[in-house]
Amino acid sequence: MQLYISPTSPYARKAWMMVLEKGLADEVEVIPVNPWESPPELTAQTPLCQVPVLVIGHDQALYDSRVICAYVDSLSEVTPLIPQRGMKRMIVLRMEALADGMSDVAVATFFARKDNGDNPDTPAIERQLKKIAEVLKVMEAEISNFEGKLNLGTIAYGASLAYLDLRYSELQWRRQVPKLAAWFETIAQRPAMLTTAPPA
Ligand SMILES: N[C@@H](CCC(=O)N[C@@H](CS)C(=O)NCC(=O)O)C(=O)O
Repeated sequence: MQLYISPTSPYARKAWMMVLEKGLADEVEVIPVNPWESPPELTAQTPLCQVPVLVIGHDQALYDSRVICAYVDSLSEVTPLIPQRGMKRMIVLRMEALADGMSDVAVATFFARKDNGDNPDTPAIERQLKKIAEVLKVMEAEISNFEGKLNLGTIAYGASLAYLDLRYSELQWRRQVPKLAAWFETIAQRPAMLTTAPPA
């Protein structure tokens, strides 16, 4: 299998971390691409030209990251990362949705700020930044659901929070949410987080 990633993408990082935490590193070749340049090897696999994409054999490509993560978890019973059923499953999937939602806001706002140049943040950008603050509050409030656990939800949180460090260091998100910040320090030390870190 080949996993197309971009080193800065929080979605690709989540999918790659799933591969590593499932012990499947030897079965997946990780291929970095720049999706913004529409490389033909990526457009051949997805009309969306987004990473991540997981190519399986010669005729199957999976996207987006949620589909890839579900597939990767289904590949082996070792280290189950998505509960099979019931509210436990839904809570983990909701955590993924919350983390991906924060990444959606953070990625789009990063580019909106670039377009805005040196001008002050527009009201639309400020509204999006407020959403990031609100997501962080919810993560902090729900910490008892995930502290000490490793699953798709915590992996998604790790990837999304690390993206804030990459693109929004000035936000100093840890100041607003000390319990979440302490939790993040533990996931940040996992080999899967260290291996998938974007180059400095
Ligand atoms: N919902 C998608 C989002 C993927 C996504 O937006 N990837 C970005 C990189 S962070 C991308 O490839 N963008 C290129 C483009 O939209 O042209 C997923 O979860 O995989």
